[in-house]
Amino acid sequence: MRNPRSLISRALLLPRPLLPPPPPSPAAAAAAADRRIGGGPASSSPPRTRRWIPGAPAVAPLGSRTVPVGLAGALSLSLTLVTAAEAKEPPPPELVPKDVVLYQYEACPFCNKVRAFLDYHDIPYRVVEVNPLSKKEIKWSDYKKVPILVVDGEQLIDSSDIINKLSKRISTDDFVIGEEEAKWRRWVDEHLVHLLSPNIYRTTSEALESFDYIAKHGNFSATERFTVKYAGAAAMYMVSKKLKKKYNITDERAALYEAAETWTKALDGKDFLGGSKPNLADLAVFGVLRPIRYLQAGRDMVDNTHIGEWYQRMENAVGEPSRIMA
Ligand SMILES: N[C@@H](CCC(=O)N[C@@H](CS)C(=O)NCC(=O)O)C(=O)O
Repeated sequence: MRNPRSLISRALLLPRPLLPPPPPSPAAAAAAADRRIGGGPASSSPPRTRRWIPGAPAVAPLGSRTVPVGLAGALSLSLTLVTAAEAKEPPPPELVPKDVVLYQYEACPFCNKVRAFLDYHDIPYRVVEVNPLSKKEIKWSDYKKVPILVVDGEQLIDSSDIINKLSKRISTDDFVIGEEEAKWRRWVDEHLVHLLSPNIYRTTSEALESFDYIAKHGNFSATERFTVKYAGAAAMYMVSKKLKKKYNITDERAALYEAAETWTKALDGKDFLGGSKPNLADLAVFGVLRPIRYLQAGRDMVDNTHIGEWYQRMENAVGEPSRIMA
């Protein structure tokens, strides 16, 4: 048996929503279907099959609060369709990469950051779930972390760098990152991301909640799965205390709430940091928070801060995953 501690300390695996968020609203599903059958913007992308993934980030429950009836209902439904379909920013068809493969851990915040970018830009991608113990799926690469994104045969590494390179590639103008946008992206990589582990492994029950998800959704053999859940939770509970010290965190929840409020304040009353549309900083914050949103830590964060409305707008904007299901 491998040393569970080394197994677990592999950058640990932050879980995606434990409590499955609501399924896509009929409107969002219809909008997605509309795009699939060619009702949306023309695309030269290869045909793809999509499906709703339980536990995947929710498409905003647009139109799900009331059941529209009659003319008002039809009007409200079509308005909702427009909102849902227009939220994403797909690149012009000729700039969409032909073949994109993401090597990832489902619960890794850096991988979620890349996925948020791909989903928002509606770039189709395949996923290879890497086994964190053997890493046999990335044996071909010298780089031993995830995410790795292979774009038309070219290997890209490091989430922020991947996003920069892809942004440049799909951009119709000169790709320039604003100062403010760059500053907040750094804040995500240098501050926000370090608050995650201390929060999701804060107590033994939270650590178990997190590892239950990791064990179920990671690429593990049946025997690894059981050990990962219990040994992983125990090890990460301890490791998270060390991480607290390392990053000078005294109260992890307070630090998470403070970060959420700092971000909300940075929006300065706008829908997104990018204004009426998310920019790369919005996508980065959303991406790293997505794996914890429906865990206890994420639920507490939304209940105790003002970040919830922005988060909901991001769920709406990022919408359905553009992941290709085999
Ligand atoms: N700076 C990198 C960090 C990537 C990273 O640390 N990924 C973790 C997973 S969340 C990893 O692969 N750790 C090494 C391991 O699992 O052995 C990025 O932004 O992509």
